[in-house]
Amino acid sequence: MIITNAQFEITAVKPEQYPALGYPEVAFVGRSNVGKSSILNTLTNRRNLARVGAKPGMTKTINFFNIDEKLLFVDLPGYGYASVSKDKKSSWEGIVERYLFTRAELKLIIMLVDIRHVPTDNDKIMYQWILSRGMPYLIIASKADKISRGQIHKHIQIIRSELGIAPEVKVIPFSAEKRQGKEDVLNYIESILYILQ
Ligand SMILES: Nc1nc2c(ncn2[C@@H]2O[C@H](COP(=O)(O)OP(=O)(O)O)[C@@H](O)[C@H]2O)c(=O)[nH]1
Ligand SMILES: [Mg+2]
Repeated sequence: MIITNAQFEITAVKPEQYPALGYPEVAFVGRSNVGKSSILNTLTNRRNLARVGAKPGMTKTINFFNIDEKLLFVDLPGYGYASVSKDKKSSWEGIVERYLFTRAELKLIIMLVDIRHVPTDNDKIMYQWILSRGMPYLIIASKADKISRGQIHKHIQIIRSELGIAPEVKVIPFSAEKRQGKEDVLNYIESILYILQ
């Protein structure tokens, strides 16, 4: 899959604000700072499409990006630093849960975990949500340039065993810094969307 034109589409919190384009959606989830904005920029060849390093936890909105007028990439708010709100509907959990569990256009969930770290409790909760949603997903081990090549396999095995990832599920090492893993991720997205057509 080659992306030639990626544009910011809209920011939303509530379902009424989600775009009504009807395009299939690929959602990116993960801890704040794990590299979601960076992977979106890398995949779309845009240096600043999604804002990198914006104050962690401050963005409690869903950002939709229009990919060549045929699909949407969806940047979901990160967890880990999210402040706890009494009002569930406006909390991180409310916003993300509602999108993940009600959005018919959602076709693929891409979860990022930092290749350097053992998955957190929140990562495990997110992974269980994804499993319970019962739709195609992909796990990305981000910031692969931060460890030596020889360590990559070992770290991916730790991520696999901590999250309990089945052997047939793909875990792709990725580096936005080195643009490593980009083709693998784009090919995977294309294969899933093609199968679903
Ligand atoms: N070395 C390295 N740093 C990265 C990579 N991806 C993201 N970062 C850095 O990690 C920080 C958080 O990235 P960002 O994309 O904003 O994470 P988000 O909060 O998940 O959207 C920024 O300082 C990025 O420059 C990567 O592949 N390699
Ligand atoms: Mg971000």
